[in-house]
Amino acid sequence: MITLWGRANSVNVMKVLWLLDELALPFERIEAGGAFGRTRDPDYLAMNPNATVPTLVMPSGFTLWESNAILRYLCRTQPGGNAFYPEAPEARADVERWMDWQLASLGEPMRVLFWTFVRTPAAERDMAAVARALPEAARLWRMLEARLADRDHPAGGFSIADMALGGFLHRWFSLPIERPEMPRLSAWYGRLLQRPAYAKHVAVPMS
Ligand SMILES: N[C@@H](CCC(=O)N[C@@H](CS)C(=O)NCC(=O)O)C(=O)O
Repeated sequence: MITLWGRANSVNVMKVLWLLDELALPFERIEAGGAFGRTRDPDYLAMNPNATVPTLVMPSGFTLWESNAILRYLCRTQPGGNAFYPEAPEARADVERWMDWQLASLGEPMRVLFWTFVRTPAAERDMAAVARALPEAARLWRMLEARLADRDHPAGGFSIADMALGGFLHRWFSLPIERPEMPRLSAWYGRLLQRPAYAKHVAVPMS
């Protein structure tokens, strides 16, 4: 059976849980990361020297970390995966571009906002960091707001680009921050909320 290491409240673990559910793949999940620890134990580091979650272990023993790489790998190897990862080079590159953009651009300002409001006691919050991260996050979300003018999902059809971005989207609409009006972004969030696997694994109370 597939094994997924990682706590369920990690945005990067959520992506993989979402895809496993969409593909109806049986798997077991083992707690790791955050309060569960484990990620710096020698046996975990042997699987994932980056000491992060998620880590995927396939029945063959093949082991993979980096959540977006896991999404691509599962789509390439598991039945039904093509539906979320188009094969045509341009369509595939578009999906991968938004996945890379999540890692390279969107992740950091959203991490600052999430950690400040969800994982840091009010008295210890660095509001100067929020003042920098919030306009940057808004600038990046505005790119998607523009992108959604003529499509329902960032990369055309529903894909693993949605899965890479959807956890951050939920946080954007759930954090106690002032959000500029972005109706298309909001409509996209509404579309994702209609997917049972998103509602179950991703759009959950933040912790
Ligand atoms: N780029 C990596 C980031 C992985 C990452 O930073 N995961 C966080 C949780 S979202 C983590 O492992 N934090 C340390 C911990 O949970 O102990 C990925 O997408 O898998």
